Amino acid sequence: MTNSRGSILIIIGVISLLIFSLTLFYNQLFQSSLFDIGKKKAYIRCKNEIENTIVALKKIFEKSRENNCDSLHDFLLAAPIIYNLNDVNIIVKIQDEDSKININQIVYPDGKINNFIEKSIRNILKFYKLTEDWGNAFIDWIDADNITLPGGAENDYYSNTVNKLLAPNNYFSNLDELKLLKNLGGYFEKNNDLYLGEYFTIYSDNKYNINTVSDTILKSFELLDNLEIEALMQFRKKFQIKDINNLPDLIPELQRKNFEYIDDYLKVKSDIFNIEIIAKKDKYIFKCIWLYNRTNGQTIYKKYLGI
Ligand SMILES: [Ca+2]
Repeated sequence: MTNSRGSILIIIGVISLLIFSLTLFYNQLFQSSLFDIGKKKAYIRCKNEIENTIVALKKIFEKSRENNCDSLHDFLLAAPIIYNLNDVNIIVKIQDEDSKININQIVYPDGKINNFIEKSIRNILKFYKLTEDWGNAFIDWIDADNITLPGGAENDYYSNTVNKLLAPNNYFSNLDELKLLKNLGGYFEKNNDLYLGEYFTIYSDNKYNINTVSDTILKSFELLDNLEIEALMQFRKKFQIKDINNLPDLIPELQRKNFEYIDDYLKVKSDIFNIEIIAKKDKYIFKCIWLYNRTNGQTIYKKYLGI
């Protein structure tokens, strides 16, 4: 009698535990699907408004194609644009890729080193107080050989990293790959605020828009002195530069001799823009990165993040 009562109690106990676990499981399932539904709804709304923003921006870009020049004043580049579209908060940040150094151009297609780009990259690293030789890691990443340059890295390094990569011996396919570079990658991990996207790109043509290029990048070329660069920056605050050739006449500090070294690298209009659109709905945030070539009206790249 006592035995069978004990068995019944055990069975009841097991059933209760089973019911309790099932309830917990269903609750969690229900909650997570609710979360998914909320997130999905927000994503649909945000994606909609991001796409509307892209349509509007394309019209602005198209209109500006006829401008004589692109400057920080007239062209959305100076500060983020913030607005609200049907309860979705939108932030648009636009960067001019033609104000940045194309890291892929450090190695010419025939394998030779582009000394101009190499020097500029080394100088940018120096501005961050990083070791200049880390610039060689850019070269080793791209060049076809597996000979390690000082400060660089090839297969023997990359195959022993957590990701067990091979040295790509090819061009960078995005800027995030900089985080995998020897030395520089470790520095990225320790310094969240290191943002080399301000200086580097993989899209520009080694001609820099004189209206938008930063003084830091001009300094990295080592072709103009600080006085000349400062005078250029001051001039640019007041006037849009529509013609490069007459600049030494307009800016007395600019030495014509020095300027003749740099003018081949300059232009007044930009081709490629990097647009970041952030959409916030309730507690959800989505981001779209859109690379746009205004000159031919083509989207180079579009990616949604936060999904
Ligand atoms: Ca290599």
